[in-house]
Amino acid sequence: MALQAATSFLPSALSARKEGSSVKDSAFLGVRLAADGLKLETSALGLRTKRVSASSVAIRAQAAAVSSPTVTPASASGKKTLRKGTAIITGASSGLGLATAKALSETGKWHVIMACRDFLKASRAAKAAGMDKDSFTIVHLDLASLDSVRQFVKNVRQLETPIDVVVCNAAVYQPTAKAPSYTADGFEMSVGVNHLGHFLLARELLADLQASDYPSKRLIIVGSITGNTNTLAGNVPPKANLGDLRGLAGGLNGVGGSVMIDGGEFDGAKAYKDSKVCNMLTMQEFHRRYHEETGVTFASLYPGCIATTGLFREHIPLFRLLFPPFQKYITKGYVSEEEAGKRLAQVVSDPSLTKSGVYWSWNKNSASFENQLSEEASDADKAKKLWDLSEKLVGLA
Ligand code: NDP
Ligand code: PMR
Repeated sequence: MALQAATSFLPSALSARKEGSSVKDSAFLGVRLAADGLKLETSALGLRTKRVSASSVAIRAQAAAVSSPTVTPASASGKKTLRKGTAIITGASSGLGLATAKALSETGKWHVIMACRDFLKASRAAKAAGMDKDSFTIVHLDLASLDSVRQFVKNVRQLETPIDVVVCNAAVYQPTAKAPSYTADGFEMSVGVNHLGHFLLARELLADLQASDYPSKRLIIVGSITGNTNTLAGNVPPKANLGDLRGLAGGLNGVGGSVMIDGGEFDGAKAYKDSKVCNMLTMQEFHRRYHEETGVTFASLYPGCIATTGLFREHIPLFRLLFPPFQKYITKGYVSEEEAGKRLAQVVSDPSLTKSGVYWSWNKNSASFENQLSEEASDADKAKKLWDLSEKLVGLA
């Protein structure tokens, strides 16, 4: 179906608002679409109140034995063949994580540990994606609980398979929440899941990556353009801004402090973008501290705008309807889940993407390139401060 989008709303929408201006009216306004004669006109997309509580999914970890061989058998030509790699992917039950798991499993060279909070959903998703049942193992992980993260690490170690790649991919986005929700440990949900849960996970699994004999071990933390204020997308309000991290220093729990990293008023969309800045800063801090010592490649990426994923599940229906055609026909930033999965799979396994400390992006021809991060997302002092504060919050210091 051909869709044509009128762009009359763009000039005002494109101009970034002043810092500190209200967000709740931001929106992706007045898109006029003509779809095979059907005309849809929208005015401002109002934001709905919706409160989400911490996930209480209680599904026990599945710790089935993994069949990935750890030996390096000789091929007929006498050349050594690489053993099957094992990659952990968080949030592999949908969207980018699932597409990446599928892309890797289809190569026959990877076993994927799908680290998911909802076992049944993950299992059905893998089946629906046509993944060979021997190419993956589902292990329960709820990033909204530090206990669950620690338990996950124990469960994965019991599989007794080397861990060669870890992909921190899972995320929540709560643009319509009027009030914050909290993780089991009392952190604001978006930063708690997207950053703090992954921070603990990555710190714990670094030793496992180091112990692996795989030739190219990688820790990947998914970032985004919307956390980078050196881009147009990153200038759509509310803009990411960690400030002096006073809210994080206060515990991010709203008790005597703020639930926002910069100490400001709660804003779900900003909390998500802040969490993506944390993801990109964390990757670089890992690189500075551990790349030389461990040989692990640390990388982040913006896979493109995958406008159809579950990430937007809490946005208003009109946004979900208009966002994909807007990205497809106007910004041209759209990528399918399949294409985005192939991109992340490259960062996992492509021999040409071994450089550490890089934030990868792809151009119009789908060729990868090293992208520039915004000033804040590449601020080494902020990365160190973020690291130190995060360590305290997750109980590592
Ligand atoms: P999805 O919502 O499809 O996937 C997010 C995944 O995270 C789901 O599998 C979800 O599990 C999981 N998840 C959420 N909360 C938790 C939790 N507490 N514990 C464990 N897993 C959890 O979104 P996307 O695929 O779009 O997002 C994947 C990554 O891509 C994110 O890091 C996002 O920031 C990034 N990204 C996305 C872009 C896009 O345009 N969509 C653009 C740039 C970056 P469940 O299935 O149970 O809900
Ligand atoms: Mg954005 C080149 C322009 C571009 C790109 C690549 C994106 C990606 N966006 C762009 C532009 C614009 N967006 C413009 C001009 C507007 C104002 C009309 C706009 C609006 C907008 C909204 C309301 N865009 C959004 C939202 C969201 O709620 C999404 C978001 O911020 O999620 C955090 C989003 C996104 N735009 C993107 C991408 C990749 C997203 C979502 C995912 C993410 O960063 O993780």
